[in-house]
Amino acid sequence: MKTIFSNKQLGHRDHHELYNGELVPGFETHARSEFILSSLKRADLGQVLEPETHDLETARQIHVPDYLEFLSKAWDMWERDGRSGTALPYAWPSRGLRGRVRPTSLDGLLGYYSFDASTGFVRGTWEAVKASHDTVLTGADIVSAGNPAAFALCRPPGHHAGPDFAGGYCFINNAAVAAQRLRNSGADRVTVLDIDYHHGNGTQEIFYERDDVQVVNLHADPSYEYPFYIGAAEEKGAGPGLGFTVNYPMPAGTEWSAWSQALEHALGEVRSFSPERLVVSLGVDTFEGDPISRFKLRKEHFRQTGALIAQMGLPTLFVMEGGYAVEAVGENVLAVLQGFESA
Ligand code: Q9C
Ligand code: ZN
Repeated sequence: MKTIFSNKQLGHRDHHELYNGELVPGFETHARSEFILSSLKRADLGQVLEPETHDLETARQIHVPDYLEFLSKAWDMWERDGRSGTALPYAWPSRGLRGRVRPTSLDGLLGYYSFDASTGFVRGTWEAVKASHDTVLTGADIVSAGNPAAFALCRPPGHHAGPDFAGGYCFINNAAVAAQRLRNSGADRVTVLDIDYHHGNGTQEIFYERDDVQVVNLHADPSYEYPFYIGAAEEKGAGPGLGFTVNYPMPAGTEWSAWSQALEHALGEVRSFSPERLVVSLGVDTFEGDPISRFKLRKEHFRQTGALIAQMGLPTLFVMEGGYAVEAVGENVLAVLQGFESA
């Protein structure tokens, strides 16, 4: 299987996030992709390609144009203001505030276009975000060209980013961009299967009222886990999209037996939708050693996950999302991809 990756994606680095009352080095570190790359190379999984450069036309179909514009300028505005460190918001439009009025100042905009304080900008952020977007589009085109699968080694990740907001280490929703691209290339129905530990709130919101992109999420129950306010089983889509969003929230401590049952059920839902292409939002933060997560999957389970997904027999684009046990991330991702290929 081909992997797509650009070194530009490493430039989002030395950023900090708010955690336990302090600014700490971001968990979503550039070393994650380095560990993944070295595992794939050691196992000889396949070629690693540079992405093609793409314009933002597809991204504008799922994100609000002024949001994308802000992403590209946020760090420059911050620096021009004489600030250093990580550009982070400290105020958000919440219940009772008007919320829909776009402020003009940088601090106002940072909160307006985000939902948390773990998604900051540094000097290389936009270049990395744009390259991650190019990586996923190149992957989508490789799958559209008739390849059975490809791996878009995206970083920063994407599934928490919504139509007009960043959050959860995500800026552009790479998986959603890929799904839209696959639709544009002629697939009538596309599924996004999100197996990251956290609910993919951004992807869900982007496609919530659409019947052409099914969004299926396996994740930690938001009643205790980030992103907290979305991802319940009752959320099933709206309007023409009713029935095309499927959620499997699971309790803390979930092990392979329960997780794999949810996956088998989820794959049944995918089968009845009968998509022409599959996008997998691949997070391995379900790993038992993950520092910010509470599920109990191990390497052999990641292998079985890949094999189960392969049984769908669908052209599949794997898109990298989370996974923060940095030294195990490479082996766990490799296990999914090898499990898929050997099935
Ligand atoms: N500040 C993904 O896995 N914060 N994002 C958790 C530490 C946000 C995870 C608490 C977690 C986001 C792509
Ligand atoms: Zn995650």
